[in-house]
Amino acid sequence: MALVSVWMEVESHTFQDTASKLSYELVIKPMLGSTIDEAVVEQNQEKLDKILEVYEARLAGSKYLGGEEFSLADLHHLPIINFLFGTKIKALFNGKPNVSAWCAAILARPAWEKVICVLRSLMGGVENVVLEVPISRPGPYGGRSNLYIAMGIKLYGHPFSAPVQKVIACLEEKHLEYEFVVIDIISTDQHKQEPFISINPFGQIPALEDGDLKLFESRAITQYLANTYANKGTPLIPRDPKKMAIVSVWIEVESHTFNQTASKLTYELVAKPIFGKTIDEAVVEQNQEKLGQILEVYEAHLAGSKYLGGEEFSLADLHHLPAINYLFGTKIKALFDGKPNVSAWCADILARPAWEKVVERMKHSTEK
Ligand SMILES: N[C@@H](CCC(=O)N[C@@H](CS)C(=O)NCC(=O)O)C(=O)O
Repeated sequence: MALVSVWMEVESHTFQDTASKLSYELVIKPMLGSTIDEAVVEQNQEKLDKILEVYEARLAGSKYLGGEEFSLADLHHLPIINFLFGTKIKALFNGKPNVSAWCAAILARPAWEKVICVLRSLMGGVENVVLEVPISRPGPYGGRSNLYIAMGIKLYGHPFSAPVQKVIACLEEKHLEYEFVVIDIISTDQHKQEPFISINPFGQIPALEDGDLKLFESRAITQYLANTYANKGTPLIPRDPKKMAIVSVWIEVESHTFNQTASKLTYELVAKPIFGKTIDEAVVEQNQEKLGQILEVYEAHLAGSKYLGGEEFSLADLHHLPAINYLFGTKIKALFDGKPNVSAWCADILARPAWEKVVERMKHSTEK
């Protein structure tokens, strides 16, 4: 399940970012009669090619992204692949035999053919399409084994990286022992070379090894730890499927809404001053406004429950900690302070002993 989660995160944070820009330029814009921005196409075509090289290597070892069985990790790619196959971008896929075979296999699935049939009918083709409602299955965050034997956890990262901090916080909440291997992404490029890229072929931190399992993508790692070590430390994912679904909703909100804005503000107001770069005030202003609107939704939601996923602290809350901690050292704190429920929630989660350990680790790394 952990590998399926990894490739779901890759689709969501790496593939989708680039593929959706290409799809907008080459599919949507022509439909709307807008002019294609060739520079955007060229830049993203190059990016997508590099991403697909990693897919090609992955698919040399397994039929599907998550292993030998078709999973949500493959399914999530279908809409955009389908769109891009109608454009010149198809050549990027065709040039890679494993990727090409994988695309052919997933596009030929009867469920996907039904989607195409519905699309055609909406555009005035086939009529009376009957869609069968699928029986719900356990979500990607479900399923646990109490028989798991820990074989030694190694976390590769840097204490200042927000995604790495998510994983440290999770390991601390779970009271798990682990070895922390510092990867200096600022002054070295060890993360772009072997042996690191054997763990994360995208050359980014964090990466984690648990015995012979190799994982990357912070949110996939935290979900793996929460599920595998369900009975150790703080329960971070509820067992009840409905409660679990609410936690999943807010995990996605953090990943796709909160983090998109908060990470830009952190980059401008925290990272740039450290590296002596000039802050782009226009980016700050635009994202400050956006974050204010996002936090209005949080304020209303937190009027009804103590934490984002319900009455218990969960991964949904934990994933917000690094960005909140960084933004609390900037003028953006005022956005949070102006909202009583958000403010009480932040105070509560920032005071957790596991988070204090993350902050300690950051302090120690600057003392050296
Ligand atoms: N979506 C990834 C993002 C990982 C990421 O952006 N890591 C940064 C450090 S914060 C990195 O490794 N940057 C180096 C690079 O991209 O070369 C996750 O959540 O794990």
